[in-house]
Amino acid sequence: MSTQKPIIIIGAGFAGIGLGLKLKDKGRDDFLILDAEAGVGGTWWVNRYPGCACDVQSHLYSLSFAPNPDWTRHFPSREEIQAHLERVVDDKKLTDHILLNTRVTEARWDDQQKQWSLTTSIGDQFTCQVLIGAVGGLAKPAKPNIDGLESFQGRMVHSQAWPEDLDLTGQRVAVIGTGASAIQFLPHVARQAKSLTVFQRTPNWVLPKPDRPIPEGLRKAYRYFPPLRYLTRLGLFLLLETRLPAFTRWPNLSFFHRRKALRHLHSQVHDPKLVEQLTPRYQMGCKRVLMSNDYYPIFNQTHVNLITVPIEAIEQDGLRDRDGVRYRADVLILGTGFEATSPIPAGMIYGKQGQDLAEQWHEGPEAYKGSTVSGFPNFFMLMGPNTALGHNSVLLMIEGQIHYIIDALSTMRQRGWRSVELTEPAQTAWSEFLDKTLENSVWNAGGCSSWYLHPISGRNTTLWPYTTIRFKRLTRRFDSSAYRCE
Ligand code: N01
Repeated sequence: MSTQKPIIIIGAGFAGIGLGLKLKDKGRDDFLILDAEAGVGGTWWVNRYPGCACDVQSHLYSLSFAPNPDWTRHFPSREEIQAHLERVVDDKKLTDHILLNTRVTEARWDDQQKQWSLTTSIGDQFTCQVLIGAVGGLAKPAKPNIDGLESFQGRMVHSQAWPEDLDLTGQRVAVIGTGASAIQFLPHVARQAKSLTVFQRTPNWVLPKPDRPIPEGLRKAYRYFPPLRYLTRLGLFLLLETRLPAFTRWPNLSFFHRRKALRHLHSQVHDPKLVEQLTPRYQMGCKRVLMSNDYYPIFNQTHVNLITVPIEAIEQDGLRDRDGVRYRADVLILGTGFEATSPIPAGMIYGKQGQDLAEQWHEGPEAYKGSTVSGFPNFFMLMGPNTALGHNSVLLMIEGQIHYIIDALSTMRQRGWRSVELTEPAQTAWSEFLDKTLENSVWNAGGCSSWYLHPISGRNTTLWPYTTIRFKRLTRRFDSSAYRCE
């Protein structure tokens, strides 16, 4: 099969759906969204571990142009986000534009034809003038580099690919990792497993999660009196935005949150040795600040064992630590996160000179305004490099990028340009502008290692270090002066 469409978007998560909605708003029907999965939702479709939820408040974790007055909790569960996205797609009649079960394996720019040629895993071909990558930054699961990983004979599961039939009742379970995903699924695992051994490399800062149901009366008020919803959203936005200086300039501003997190730990864990092991030793914010009310208490249970000695090897029937102690396990769960610093697989996107984008990004991905890359004409990204946030809802960044892309497409149409390509000086200046602030931020200099930093260059290639308002300003117009336009 060979299909031609002016615009193709890869990915039907929040970003791809959001762009689709905006294109329709602008009266454009000439686009297609391709997604590898059997349903829309992106990360919220794929991650199905028990307890999966969002740690950003519901009314801020929705697109401003596709709000949901009916959130049932202050922090939405995976299921509720998924249902919301499916509803949005149905209500706004986006379904006809989405092709599911369609994994793009390769995209090549043809400079003669000024178009992208795409191939899918089943050999279908697509061509488009403009290609948009909305594949998400946390899509590729990271497996730990530990000796013997493949020799494990029990069941091994990564949090991102949680099997529906995974019954842990009566099982000896080992978990590697104590990050944002793990602290959500661990309480559920502790409830089912006969024994649970948690391997923690670095303790995280964990705050109480102020989550509770939103009463029906308030939901009705949000539905029938939208200004109340806008005000709630605005309040949440401002509250989170004020956290930025503690991450970028004055780490001492997080003093109250640090004290709150330590009080939370001391009030929930009884054994002083465990408290000591669970106390973070780096600056708050260096890794993502977590929220949970039911994570710490699992360690008070006698069948849960916290191991802080590094793992030496994985064996057929369990794990061995550096002290030579063996831990038998029937199930091994990897809560080891994602390869966020290499979001595009090698051999997937080829630019003007036939160069591989992943290869070009060998020492760290960079993209102007998180969207465009020199050498890759008519290629835009949503949630590209340095557009994740440590302090606010990432959907605000997605909206800024959507705006930028929509303006780029209109400008191209108005001026009759067949292609736009970012200039190298614009790209270099952009990276310098980011590095300047990132270098001294708590993410880079806060005394921890994290997925924010590239393993080879050490550069922070994931986070946006300024206010989201500034990003919105920078993405208000397509600045064609930064591009070679043909
Ligand atoms: O992954 P992580 P995640 N030996 O990278 C450990 C988003 N998210 O899936 O800290 C031993 O945070 C590693 O240890 P260390 C959110 O943006 C959002 O939990 O590197 N341990 C760490 O404990 C988040 O930041 C929500 O020392 C090893 C863990 O594995 C991002 O996803 C919910 C190891 C990995 O933690 C990633 O979170 C969930 C090894 N060899 C996720 N290798 C929301 O609520 C790794 N580890 C929106």
